[in-house]
Amino acid sequence: MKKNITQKILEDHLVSGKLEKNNEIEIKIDQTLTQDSTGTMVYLQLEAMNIDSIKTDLSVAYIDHNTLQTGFENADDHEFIKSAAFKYGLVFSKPGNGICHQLHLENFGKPGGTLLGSDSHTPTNGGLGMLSIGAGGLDVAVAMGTGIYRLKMPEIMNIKLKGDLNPWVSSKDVILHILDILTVNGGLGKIIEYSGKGIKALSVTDRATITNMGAELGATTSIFPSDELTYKYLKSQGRKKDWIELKADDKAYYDSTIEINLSDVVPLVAKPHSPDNIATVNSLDGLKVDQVAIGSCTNSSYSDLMKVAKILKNKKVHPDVSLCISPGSSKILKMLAENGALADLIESGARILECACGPCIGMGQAPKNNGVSLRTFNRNFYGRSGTKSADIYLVSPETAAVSSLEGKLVNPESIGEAVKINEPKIYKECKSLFIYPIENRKNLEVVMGPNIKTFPLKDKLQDNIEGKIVLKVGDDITTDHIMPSNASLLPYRSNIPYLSKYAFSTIDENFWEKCQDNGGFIVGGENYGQGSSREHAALVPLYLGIKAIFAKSFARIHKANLINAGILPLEFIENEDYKDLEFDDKILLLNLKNELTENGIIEITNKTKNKKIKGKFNGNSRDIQILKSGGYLNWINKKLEADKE
Ligand code: MIC
Ligand code: SF4
Repeated sequence: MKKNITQKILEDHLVSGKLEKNNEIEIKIDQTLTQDSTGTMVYLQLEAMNIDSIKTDLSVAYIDHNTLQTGFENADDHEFIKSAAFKYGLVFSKPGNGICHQLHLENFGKPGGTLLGSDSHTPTNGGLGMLSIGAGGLDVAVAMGTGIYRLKMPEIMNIKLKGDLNPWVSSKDVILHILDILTVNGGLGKIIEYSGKGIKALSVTDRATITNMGAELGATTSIFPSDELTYKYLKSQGRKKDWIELKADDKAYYDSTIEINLSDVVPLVAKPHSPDNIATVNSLDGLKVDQVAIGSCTNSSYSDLMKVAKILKNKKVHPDVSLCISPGSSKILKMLAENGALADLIESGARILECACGPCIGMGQAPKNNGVSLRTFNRNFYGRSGTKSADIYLVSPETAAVSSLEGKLVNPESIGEAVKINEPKIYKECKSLFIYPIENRKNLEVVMGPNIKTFPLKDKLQDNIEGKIVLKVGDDITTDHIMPSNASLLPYRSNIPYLSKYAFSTIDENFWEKCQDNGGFIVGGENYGQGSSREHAALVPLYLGIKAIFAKSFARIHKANLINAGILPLEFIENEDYKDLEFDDKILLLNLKNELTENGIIEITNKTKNKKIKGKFNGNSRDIQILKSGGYLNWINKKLEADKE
């Protein structure tokens, strides 16, 4: 059979199952990554698993999200993660080194390999042909402990790129164009494989921008072939030995294919408050801008920032605009410093921020009240910037830079000839902020500060569950709605009781109070839980006593997180039934021990309305065992014990 890239990598890593659509498979994970805002949970879970050593070839613990240290909490989390990294033999990336995905691309990602990361943008490394999947922290902890990840075999969608990019159009515009076509749930249950002659127009970092925002399509991951451009990139990073050629066979099978002519793409913008709310830059020409933020794991590469520096050279940022720039890695910052581009940026009036996620996750630079912020980031969910009244627009680095000079949104074409940057032949060594594993790790202990609380464990699933609907929400609810993140909340990622006070606070400020009478149920629309991989969006509802969530559909990572936490996700069989469940209705689920079966149907009794509707449990026998054990940690511990005997 003619194979696509995904099939080739999965075949190489298959531990069990058949590579057929929707089948449960187990694959070997070569590498894992964690970042600090999900990482504390991961290492608490790894500790609770009681293992001696990790089973991956390489695991890296990055500190990049919570780098604002306004109190001891974040610093304590860093210390805890560092001590866990030492204990288990991981590479540790200190705060200030850069954003996990950019650093991983530069230093560790390998074509043909598998990577599991506790961050939804892990697919960034698909830009160099690595099958890179984002998952909840517990799945990553288990992958470290056992070397294995289980998933439902996704469909493979081929996006064929042809033609060439017009001047001033970049890979960010390409992925915004794709988001316009597919929307934020168009990638659900799919791996997206890019092919076609058009890929030659895209460097590895351009490709990484596209695979990065595959997360916004809801895709399991996205991947590019590994070709001579991949070779050049790895060689420039001093890693040519990591290169292998990887491409789909001629006439390989795909479940679906779409074709995109790169020359049809124009400068685009994602309007508030969703990455698929796409318009052309021209259609919003002249929109007054207060802030421009350049960086994030989507657009902070060397060539992105060099383009920005070239545009800003010898010019001044508009007096009404605050322009901030966060480079993707310390290596990139060092290169900009050495070649003079940093001086050009400073001279133009840019604020240079730390190499970290920064404003992308609301760690500083919240816009002014009712402010308009143009960002090169990947998410513009409501409230994420830290200012609820602000409007966030997602754009390319070119559009961001040119608009920062004009004080308004403008098409970069308006300034004349496009800037061109050649990828560097050699990326300078810059490893001072990495700490590598030491040989003798015996007797090393983890260090836990007072802010680190153990996470909630659940009792075994009860046979009958009764409670009230405490919240009903619409479609595309994000994890930023469920468990907001910003500079004041991120320090409490290892403190579920504290975080619980803020669950759903952008939607219903009284949610916490409504849950105090023994929790209950939540009703959601399509794509419930899209966005981040944060387990907190499951652990906090668990802590508040949420027992089941009824939705039209769930986002992949969030659904896995709910099951891992021990919360039952049920999907309406008839979307119409959504209307029959309302806030405060009394709900009963009966006889779950028998009724909960593989892809089975559960009766949802609405006692208030005296009505019965049906919900589907889209899960397998292992998911059922996990739910019945009261969560993945309880289940895996039993399994590891049994394996030892
Ligand atoms: C995000 O971009 O939303 C985050 C912050 O990186 C999250 C992880 C988190 O919530 O800690 C993600 O993408 O998974
Ligand atoms: Fe960090 Fe933003 Fe990327 Fe998330 S999306 S990893 S917060 S830069």
